[in-house]
Amino acid sequence: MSKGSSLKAIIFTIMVTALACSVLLLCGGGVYLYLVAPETLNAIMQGDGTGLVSAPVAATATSANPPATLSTPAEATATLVSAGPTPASHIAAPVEGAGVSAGNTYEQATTITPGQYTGKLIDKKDEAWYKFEVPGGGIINLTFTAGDDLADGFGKSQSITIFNPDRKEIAWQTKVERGKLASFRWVISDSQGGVYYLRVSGGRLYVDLEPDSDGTGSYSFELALQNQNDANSGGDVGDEFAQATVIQIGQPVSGQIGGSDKEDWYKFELSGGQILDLTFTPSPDVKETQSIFAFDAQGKQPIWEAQHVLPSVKQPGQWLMDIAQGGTYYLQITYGYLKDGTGSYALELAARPQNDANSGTDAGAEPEQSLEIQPGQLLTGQVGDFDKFDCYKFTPASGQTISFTPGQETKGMGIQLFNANLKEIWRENQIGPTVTKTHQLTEVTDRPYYLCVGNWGSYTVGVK
Ligand SMILES: [Ca+2]
Ligand SMILES: [Ca+2]
Ligand SMILES: [Ca+2]
Repeated sequence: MSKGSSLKAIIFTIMVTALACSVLLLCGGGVYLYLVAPETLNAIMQGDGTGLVSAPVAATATSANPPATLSTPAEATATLVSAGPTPASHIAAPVEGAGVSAGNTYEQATTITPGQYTGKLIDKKDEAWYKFEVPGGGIINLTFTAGDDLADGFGKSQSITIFNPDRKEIAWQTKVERGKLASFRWVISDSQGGVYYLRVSGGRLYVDLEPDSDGTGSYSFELALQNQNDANSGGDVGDEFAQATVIQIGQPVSGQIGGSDKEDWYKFELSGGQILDLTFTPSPDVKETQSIFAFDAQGKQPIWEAQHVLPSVKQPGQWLMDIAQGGTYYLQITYGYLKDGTGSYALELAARPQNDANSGTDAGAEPEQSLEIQPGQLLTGQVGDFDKFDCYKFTPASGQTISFTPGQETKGMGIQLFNANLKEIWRENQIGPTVTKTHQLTEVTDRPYYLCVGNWGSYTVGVK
């Protein structure tokens, strides 16, 4: 009761008068009862606020193991804690010993809330089970310490295992030796909230097969719960394409994955003709690697990806979009096969328009969507990524010369000239960087003409 909370405790004393008796604790909703042994003040049985529980005091009294040996007849103190919000971290945590252990099965698991706990395994087959509620989108942080009183030697160690609401083992550490620590961070997806279980047991999980295994002794652990805060949602964002959360270009996003939260999905609107700059950074707290995949609105195959990105590495991505490719795009943050991606990440998106031929946007990819240019000057443009071609139309005149020069960074570009009937009248392929190709127009019989260039890099084009 030292923390000055709103908890109210009523302490009363009962006499235990015979060896073979039982004590019943009647617990209403939100009422927690602890029966505390007089010499040690350790709780030897407890109600969990959910109903009637009982424990045979005789069994307690005959067990030789300290510290909570109950003398007979004995005086015990029961502490009644009423209607508090979460009592566990505010009161003396349940301590096992003297034959009364936290339950040995799922059904007998002791309900706990975040806080610090100590307990004891009384023999090599003893197990201690706890259960606690975790909301969807939560994060379990658990630190377990094997007691200093554990025996030293082969097989003398304890194990800690976390089970999900389906009672499936999700995280564990075996063979935690005397005084050693095991810590866990388990991220839970929005759909996986519920009652989680914790089991403390002997160092090896199959005692019958491994008779040397013995975890007899004390242990302690600290349970803390957090919430995810993906994209400032206060929780976990959608785990699949159809549940993607809307984000805005220009607005930094951070989130968390790991454990059962294997995927975070986002979507954003991108205008056609833009250049998207993306940076994905797994945070320094990431255990191994994280991956990012991008999809268009069809959601079939990734259109872009960066796999196994290491912590603190700023993974860049740049997408040049054709003018016809505006729409909704999807990002999936995940972690790969055999890699633990537990941890947080940051995502930044920025967009700026292309400026083909000073248009403030992209030239279309087909003659029908071409951008009109005026003869007389050299113009610059850019293709690449999802912007495969830029097409221009112009009114030709006999004697004019078309020129095309790929930029320094390119690796073989091409140009095609079509007449008004879309018949090809000139083509150059695999033009090297900074090499200029020209074509002089002779008999011009129809108009307009179309110029299409591709496929990666910057270029200069003109009709003079
Ligand atoms: Ca998440
Ligand atoms: Ca372009
Ligand atoms: Ca284009």
